[in-house]
Amino acid sequence: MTPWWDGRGPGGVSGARPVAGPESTEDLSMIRIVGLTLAAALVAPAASAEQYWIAYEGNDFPEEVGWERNWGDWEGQYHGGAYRSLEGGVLTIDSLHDDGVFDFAFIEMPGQIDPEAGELFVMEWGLKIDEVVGYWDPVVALRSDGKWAVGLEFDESTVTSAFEDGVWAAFSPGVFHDYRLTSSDMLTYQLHVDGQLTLEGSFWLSASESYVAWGDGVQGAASLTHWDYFRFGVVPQPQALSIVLVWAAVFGGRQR
Ligand SMILES: [Ca+2]
Ligand SMILES: [Ca+2]
Repeated sequence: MTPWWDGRGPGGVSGARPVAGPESTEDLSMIRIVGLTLAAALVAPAASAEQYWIAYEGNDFPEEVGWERNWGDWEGQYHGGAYRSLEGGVLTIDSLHDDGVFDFAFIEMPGQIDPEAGELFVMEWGLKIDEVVGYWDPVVALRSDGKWAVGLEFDESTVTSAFEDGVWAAFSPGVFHDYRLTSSDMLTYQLHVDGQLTLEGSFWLSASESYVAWGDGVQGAASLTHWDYFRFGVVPQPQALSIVLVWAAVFGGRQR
């Protein structure tokens, strides 16, 4: 599988897993070059490194409301793509017809992603995964202003941290879940699923910075996914709320 969304090649973390489709080193080089070109044409929704909030609610295609779209298939970039549709505030991305398809939304904000002291980076999304053919296909990616990255890859019932060994969690398949990733230092993160602390992990050093992406990010795998919303930003550190959430997690854990 070729992970388009973060420029990792077959020798990267994903390469340690069984490969679900053909791979081409030539294609990867081309991808990196195109990725650099895209980086030059960036969007910068925030005016300065201050608190901000970017909310995609599934009412439009992402590229209509400030996101960039990167898509393609085995024929090349900007060829083919997923069948995408909007209904009831939900974006459906369907690539089941062709495992060569990748099709994801991204935003680059150089120097404007990270929180400062007393602030919290938050990235949250509502996602239902109907089907994944291959190890994983839906992805969520984050790169900090200091080139530290988190990559989350999904199959029908698990979420896996792409750059870490053995950091993954299961969720119930076939229903929407609310995912919320938070970080105060962009070196460690917490992932809540449906309000419950589910994963804690570390960012890994990446080759580039200040980037958020989500969608079908893998060539060589196919999927059918539904995205209710995708939001991210920097908010004031909610001190009192954190204590409440810790207690909620403690009591939630006891109920299981
Ligand atoms: Ca795909
Ligand atoms: Ca929605």
